[in-house]
Amino acid sequence: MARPLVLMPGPMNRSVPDGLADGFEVIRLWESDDPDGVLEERGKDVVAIANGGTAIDGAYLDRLPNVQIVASFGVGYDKIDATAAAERGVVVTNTPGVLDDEVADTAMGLLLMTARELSSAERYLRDGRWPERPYPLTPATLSGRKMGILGLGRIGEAIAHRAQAFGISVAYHNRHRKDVAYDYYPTLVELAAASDILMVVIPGGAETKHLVNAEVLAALGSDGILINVARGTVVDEAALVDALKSKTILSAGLDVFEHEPEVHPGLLEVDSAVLLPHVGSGTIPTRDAMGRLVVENLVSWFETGVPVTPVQESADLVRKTRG
Ligand code: 8YV
Repeated sequence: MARPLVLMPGPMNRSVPDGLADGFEVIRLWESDDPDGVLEERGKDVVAIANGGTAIDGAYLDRLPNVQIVASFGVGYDKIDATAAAERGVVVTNTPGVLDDEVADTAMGLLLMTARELSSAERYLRDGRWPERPYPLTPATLSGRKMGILGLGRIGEAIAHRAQAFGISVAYHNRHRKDVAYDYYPTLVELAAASDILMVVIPGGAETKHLVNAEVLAALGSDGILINVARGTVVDEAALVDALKSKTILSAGLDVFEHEPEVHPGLLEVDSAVLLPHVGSGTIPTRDAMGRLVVENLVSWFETGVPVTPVQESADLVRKTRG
């Protein structure tokens, strides 16, 4: 029997091609000189997409009339129009659960770097300035601080556990209150006003675009620290640059950017921002685990008709498939 044909639009963690090698035929589209020609010729035979970071909308799927499933690498899937996929009967999966600890560790590391100016202090040492005088005392401390988490999902909870171990108290804002012991704030502005640290962990996409705006930053206040390990689109970057330059907030630690890998030039100008190149889940073990989950979703779909980790928008489709 012919092996299912999987389209891989761009390069992916090695665990994906390795895991698909035996049971699937894979088109490595980015290696072709004529990707449109490949899609023209083989598009109708493609039954699955294994996706890294390519934007996939309804028009993209329309070129693949027999595609059944998009298995996406990453917990965030804002680059995939999962609603358009569901309308076409296409299931979308992501990779939740396997990266929670890694991203939470990055969030806490970024918070320490930002509050205690650790990268700046290291640059100071390397620049040979220590013998002149000790590094200046930092205005911020994490002791006795309050963290407001925007988006208390799995990663948010992992961050909350870590924060509590640091002696930081935790509150949160989600659309709906959860059955947890942390204080709930019904609006983001109220959460920001009550917090010293605003930790952004909410998914990206149109619904959350620029949720962290000038008003929220003003509410966070002049001692406030913003950390974002979610998606750059959640923060209005122009407003953030203004807030940093005018000292409306103290500092920001960012792992994600609105137009990454491009970084807003205003952020590069301010010393009060710590900027990382989207390394939240970026370890070999965690990226391998994410890749294995991509493969598991494809294998399970073609063997049993049921994916392992479908996204919310695919829930109805999966229910139907289960019959
Ligand atoms: C990855 C992420 O960096 O899971 C996500 O949503 O943002 C990260 O784990 C991303 O998948 C790109 O490889």
